[in-house]
Amino acid sequence: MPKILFIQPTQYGTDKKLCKQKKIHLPGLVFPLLAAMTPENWEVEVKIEVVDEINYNTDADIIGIGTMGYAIYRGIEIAAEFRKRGKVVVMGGYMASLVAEKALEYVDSVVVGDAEISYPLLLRDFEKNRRIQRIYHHPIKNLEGLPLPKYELLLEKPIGNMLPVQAGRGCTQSCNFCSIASLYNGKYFTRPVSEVLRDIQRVKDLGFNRFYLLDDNIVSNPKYLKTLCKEIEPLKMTWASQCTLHLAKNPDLLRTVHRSGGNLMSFGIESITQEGLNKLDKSWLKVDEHKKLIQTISETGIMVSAEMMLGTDSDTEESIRATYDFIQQTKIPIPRFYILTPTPGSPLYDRLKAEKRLLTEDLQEYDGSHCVHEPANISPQKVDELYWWIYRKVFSWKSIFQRIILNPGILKSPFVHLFALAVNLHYRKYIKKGVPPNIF
Ligand code: B12
Ligand code: SF4
Repeated sequence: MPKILFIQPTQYGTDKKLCKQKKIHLPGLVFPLLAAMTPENWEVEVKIEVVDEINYNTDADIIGIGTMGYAIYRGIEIAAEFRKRGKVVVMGGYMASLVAEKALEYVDSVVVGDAEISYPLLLRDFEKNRRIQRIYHHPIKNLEGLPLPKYELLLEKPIGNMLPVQAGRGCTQSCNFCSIASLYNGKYFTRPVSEVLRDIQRVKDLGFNRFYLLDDNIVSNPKYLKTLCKEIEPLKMTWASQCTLHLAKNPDLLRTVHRSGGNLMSFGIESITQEGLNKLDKSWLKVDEHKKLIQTISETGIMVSAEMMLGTDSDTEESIRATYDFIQQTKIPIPRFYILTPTPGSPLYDRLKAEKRLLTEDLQEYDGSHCVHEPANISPQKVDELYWWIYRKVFSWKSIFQRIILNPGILKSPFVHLFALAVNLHYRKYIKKGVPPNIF
């Protein structure tokens, strides 16, 4: 029986050691989904390196490596070990897709973007004569008919209290730093509601009362989201996801999301300066609306988690210090910070490269905690320094107390606030060790 071994690599920490965890809190869907697309005559094994060890002497015929951001470098190391042992190595996922030509220097084949058409083709090619093509690039036209993911593969791992479900893929917006926009160019696909429901029901049958809707911007199609939420509501589960603050502009949709169990959303707020947002091609988000929209969402009972960026072209030392004040005033329970990183394949990367503002092209540095470009109004060293300053300040006892314990929402949804407290303590532990907390 032929065998494929899927590996999600971990990455190196600031201490140059491989990052390991006791648990995966937000497991990815890709391998359970690919496993479900694998013909019955194939054996499938999954290793998630952050919790698993890799056996380089495996009997697998193909090694399939997933790539997320700069963790592709650990993927390259793993690929080299397997190729030394004569294995066929394939890479897929966002990062390999955006730098496919580069990735091909280290692996036998790259699946660019969606694998629904490419992956079965690849296995068929291998079965014919053990030879596969260098690149498989077959974008999907719709997301209908996806098989039920083999969640069992995740249950063998130490995971948290939720499983992933996908409703849509891509995004209708085109922010110039975003990998989703770079790959999907403003396209957003949704799965039939009945098929999403089937997956959620499966998650429930497996004993989970919570799931994560993996979409990058679930308000991309408000009508679809509303229909989906109405179907989810009777299941009496809770769920988390990601979207833009525009969710708050549609009170009916906001309430529907909350009634269906949506109780934690991550929002790409990015910057507290309008010029910063404009330079990211995110001018549709208005900084003077941030506070009101956050308040509306919190008051509905949905906890706000925020993704903030440091080092945009409008940033100064003052604006970064004011970002801390913004987090305190809005009492955002789960804030995360990234240094603006120009991902290769994005318009932002092309622009900064053309303007000769990239400080290095070594992707290993592109980890979101090092400034790898020359910002317009602040030095890259200062951005690095303020990144750790803001993380330490935001995860100080004082800030945690003010944002969570004194949060007016705590009485309405005590359990989510308890969860937020656990997340904050977890992040605090990593920050104290000098490890960016947002990578696990
Ligand atoms: C879950 C998740 C995580 C989990 C992973 C847990 C785990 N180890 O299992 C956690 C939270 C730990 C995480 C961490 C990170 N992540 Co992450 N993550 C995601 C998320 C939300 C969902 C992934 C998923 O399952 N999607 C559903 C599947 C079905 O879709 P898919 O991944 O696109 O896969 C399809 C194809 O790409 C292809 N495919 C994907 N991989 C492979 C592999 C093979 C071999 C093949 C054949 C095909 C294939 O097949 C799938 C079906 O078509 C995505 C966002 C997203 N929209 O996908 C970000 C995302 C993938 N993560 C991203 C990043 C950057 C990171 C980090 C570097 C964090 C950071 N500092 O920003 C780390 C790196 C971790 C690591 N060591 O690899 C970026 C990647 C951007 C890029 N240019 O690569 C994304 C896109 C988020 C974003 N909007 O920027 N992540
Ligand atoms: S709204 Fe979010 S997912 Fe969509 S393009 Fe912008 S950053 Fe990417």
